Amino acid sequence: MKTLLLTGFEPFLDHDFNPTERIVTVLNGEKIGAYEVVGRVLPVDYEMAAPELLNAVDEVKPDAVISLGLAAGRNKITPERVAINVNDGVKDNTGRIPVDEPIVEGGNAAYFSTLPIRQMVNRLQEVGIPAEISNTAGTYLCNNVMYTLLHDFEEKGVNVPSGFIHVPASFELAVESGRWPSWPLETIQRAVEIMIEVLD
Ligand code: PCA
Repeated sequence: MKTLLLTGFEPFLDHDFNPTERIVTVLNGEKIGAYEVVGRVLPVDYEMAAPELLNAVDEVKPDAVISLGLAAGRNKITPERVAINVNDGVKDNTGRIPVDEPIVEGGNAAYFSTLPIRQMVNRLQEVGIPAEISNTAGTYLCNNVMYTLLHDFEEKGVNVPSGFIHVPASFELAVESGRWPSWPLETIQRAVEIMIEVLD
């Protein structure tokens, strides 16, 4: 059986709950499709998130990596097409606000996801779950970890599918703030399982 590293993020900004944290915790150890899932939660911290992801990859030696993040305001499951070499965001959980910084000094401008994002979106739509490819992962932590891992794999010549998927807010967040379109957590989790089933 192959191993999938599935990462989520801790809560951040004014979101007291992060559906991706819950999903990776629940799916940790589960067997889905061809994969056994190793779930890890990353900190929302520009200094620590990517190193923790790279350490997890060293330790787990996964056959594929899917990173998940919350995109409150989106109303679809959105696999990201591309990560860019920029940190420029609102503050992380340590209070840091980078402006126009490269993630990797001298690194490529961008990397494309190496996950089967088109098949993932098609499969979700077939089962009636709204999904589309997103062409921007932003310039916050989600873009940061996606860029860093794709860069690392490219540098090392590692051929492991990897990329990032944003998910909508779940009911827990909407009950709290009322500001976001929201989905049941179970549906977001089911969507993640279906996307794992799409992997070879
Ligand atoms: N979403 C943020 C960071 C953590 C998360 O879950 C993002 O979209 O960058």
